[in-house]
Amino acid sequence: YILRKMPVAPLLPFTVTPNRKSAIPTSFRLTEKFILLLVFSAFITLCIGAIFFLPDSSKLLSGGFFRSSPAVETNTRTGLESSNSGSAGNVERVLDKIKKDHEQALLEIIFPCFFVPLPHSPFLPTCQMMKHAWDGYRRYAWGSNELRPVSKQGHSSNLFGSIKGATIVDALDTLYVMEMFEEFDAAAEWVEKNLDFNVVSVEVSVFEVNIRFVGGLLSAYYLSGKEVFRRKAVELGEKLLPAFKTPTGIPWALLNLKSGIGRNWPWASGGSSILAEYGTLHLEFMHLSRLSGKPEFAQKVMNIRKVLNRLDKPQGLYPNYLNPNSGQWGQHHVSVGGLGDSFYEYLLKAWLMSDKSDEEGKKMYYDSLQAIETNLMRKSSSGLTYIAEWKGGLLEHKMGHLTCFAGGMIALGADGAPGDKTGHQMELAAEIARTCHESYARTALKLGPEAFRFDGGVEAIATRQNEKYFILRPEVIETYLYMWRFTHDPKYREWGWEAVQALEKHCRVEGGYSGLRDVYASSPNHDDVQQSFYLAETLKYLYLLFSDDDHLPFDHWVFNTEAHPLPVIRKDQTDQPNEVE
Ligand code: DMJ
Repeated sequence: YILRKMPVAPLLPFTVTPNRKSAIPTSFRLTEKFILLLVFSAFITLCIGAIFFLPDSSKLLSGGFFRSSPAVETNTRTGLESSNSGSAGNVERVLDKIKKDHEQALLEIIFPCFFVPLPHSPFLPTCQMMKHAWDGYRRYAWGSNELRPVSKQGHSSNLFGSIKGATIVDALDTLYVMEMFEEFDAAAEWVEKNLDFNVVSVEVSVFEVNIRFVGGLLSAYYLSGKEVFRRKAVELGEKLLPAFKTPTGIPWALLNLKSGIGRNWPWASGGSSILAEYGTLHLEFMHLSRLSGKPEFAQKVMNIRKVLNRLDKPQGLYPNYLNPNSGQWGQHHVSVGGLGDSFYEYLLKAWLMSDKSDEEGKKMYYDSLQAIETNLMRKSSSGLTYIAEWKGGLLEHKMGHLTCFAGGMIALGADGAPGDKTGHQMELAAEIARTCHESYARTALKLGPEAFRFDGGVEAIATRQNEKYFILRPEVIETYLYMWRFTHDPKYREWGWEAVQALEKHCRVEGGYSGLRDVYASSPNHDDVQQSFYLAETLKYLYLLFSDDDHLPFDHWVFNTEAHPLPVIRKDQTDQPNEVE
């Protein structure tokens, strides 16, 4: 279907470059044609044979190998609940089992990417986009956090302090999933030799380091089985623990990894911690406990839930600001975009990742979604559903690009919705996907602005200059992927394809991919930054959008908010992973 529907002409660089074309003879003699035909038939026979005789790859992709034997299940649980010293042997046995399962699964893995025999296969371009983004980074910015693809040099934001290599760690699992093993090995070697958390003496963002570095290392470990990733993830997780030393246990936003001293963003209301930051540690920390045998990680994040559940919530909503000293809300600003977004995502995913045993996470998610629907979701006059922001009871009719992830989240949770709401929630998800697609379609460059408004006579359009930029964000494509997986409505692949074309046309530069300063301008003005999440999320979601559903299926893998897949912890592996005190 896609081969028929997707226009391939504008994407010639993915298939046949003009240069390569001119190097091929324009006509062949009959004998040459015959030999070519023979070679081609042999290749096709080989491919068909491989499909029938190679072992079934879906086992790895389906995460089936994470289901452990009863002996190991008991050990996993003991590891979480017993003291550190007592659990060492159990942890070793669990790790040994995970490793053996993994080795078995590795024999069964097939992720076709560069070996796809069809030249116009729609997911081939996404692999080649990854290659271009990675090659630029490797050539011009190796070891830096990010790449400046226009000026061809490294770029670092202060979010990571002096930790280096954000793009390398963020990209590890995408490289693996796309079968770019030479690149993956180079990245793994860099991690082994250079990723060092002990030299760091400046502050980092606890949230950013957790979702990109801890999440990236955990996924790389679960996919590749390389011990170095587990070791580094646990080491970094331990470095983050001092952030929780506050009177309430609600962590600081910023932490000096060397001194262990934390503080909050100076701009945050009344010295508050941020909902989307302290609320987006849960998935990674549950896995850190599982892989280290240390219960502290799980205890810290479960305590955050306790604090939240003791508080009154205005209209059932969670304000974005919470003071870690007093345990009281700061300013009553509620958002499903920036400052709030992934808190809601992690409630749902904590439930799914616990094999649906985390009833508390489930209840918090569906209750909060109900409050969001009642208080924040609105329909524009032409019928576009959007999620507004709430400021002390007043609505700001603005929706952020970040908020567009909510279509995917609502679709993912629809199946478990209480009452009879599955169909209703799928409709909401589809409406949000449509609105976010409109925010792209209504720009000149066909990529979406950072925020768009539904007031002053406009719908799904940015009106302020400082909201017109596009920084290669993934949320809209993320929603297309979830919608595609749950509905198989071809429009989601078509919309994803539109994004591929726009990225190629306007963001691709010689050195990689760049964000844009104004998506309404007639020609691109590059911001000269290739964000690490472009490789971690945007390109991975695009690749999965054009792949079969059994590539990292959602019932076995849960994606952290940076698109790093983490396996579901089966109920029978650990009795109640979320009941750790
Ligand atoms: C990513 O780092 C994560 O998706 C985060 O949750 C929100 N922002 C960026 C991508 O836009």
